[in-house]
Amino acid sequence: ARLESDLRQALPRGEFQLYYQPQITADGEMCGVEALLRWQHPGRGVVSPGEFIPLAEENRMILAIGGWALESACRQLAFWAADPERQHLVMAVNVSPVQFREDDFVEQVLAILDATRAPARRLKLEVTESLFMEERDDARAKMLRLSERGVRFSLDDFGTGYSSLSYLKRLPLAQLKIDQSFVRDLLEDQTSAAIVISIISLARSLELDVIAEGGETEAQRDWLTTHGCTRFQGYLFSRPQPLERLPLSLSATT
Ligand code: G
Ligand code: G
Ligand code: MN
Ligand code: NA
Repeated sequence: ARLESDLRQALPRGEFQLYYQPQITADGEMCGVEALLRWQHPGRGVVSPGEFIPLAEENRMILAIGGWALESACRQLAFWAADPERQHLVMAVNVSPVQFREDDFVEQVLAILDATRAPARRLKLEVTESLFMEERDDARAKMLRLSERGVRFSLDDFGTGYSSLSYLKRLPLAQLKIDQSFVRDLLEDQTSAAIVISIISLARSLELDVIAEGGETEAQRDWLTTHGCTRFQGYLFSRPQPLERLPLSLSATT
């Protein structure tokens, strides 16, 4: 209850911040970042989204918080778009099913793109499979409208949900994001390795991009590369960082 009342104050008090975690190509180049919320609580220090997002989804504060995160990320994206060295970078932003289910979700995203002048093609929304359990047609229609405007979608935590392969074909997805639990265990656990191999092969046959999340060691990266994975996001390359601590070639000059 205490955390909840603090959460209500957090946005007006400016306690949220975005961290950014680089996404890396097979050549070791940064191709984008995932924006990740951090709450700088006055008493507790940094509260992780794993703690406050479920609460914010329950009481629907995620609508305001998620809107803030999307707008902040798009403002940064617009800034990069004006810089020849960074205009290729893609900004991935997590979207809660609670946000996505809003009737005017599409209009909200388009309004933020307009207001910030961020390039829609460089925005990638990360959604989870839970979205497609109910209201499949509604979710699909919204995704289609946004993808017509250039926005791309990545399916986050892939492999942990209830995947029906038929919806993968019907949705305008650009990417599958291999859940970090499989990446963490792939060298020790044959089942995880087999799942990762199937996801990579599935992505290839559906002509989707695939990114492995949570790689922490060279050995994992090498294994993934050998098995055809071409995008990485994990502590091996970088932890999520505030903008000013991103690798030099990325840091904003404002
Ligand atoms: O960064 P970290 O590992 O602590 O993130 C934990 C969880 O919080 C992840 O599942 C991530 O998707 C979620 N998360 C982080 N930032 C956002 C955000 O801006 N919006 C939503 N909906 N979820 C987020
Ligand atoms: O669910 P989602 O993919 O949005 O969550 C991303 C979360 O994964 C972030 O909170 C980020 O901090 C975490 N993460 C990213 N890379 C690694 C990693 O290599 N190891 C661990 N343990 N967590 C990671
Ligand atoms: Mn994510
Ligand atoms: Na994930």
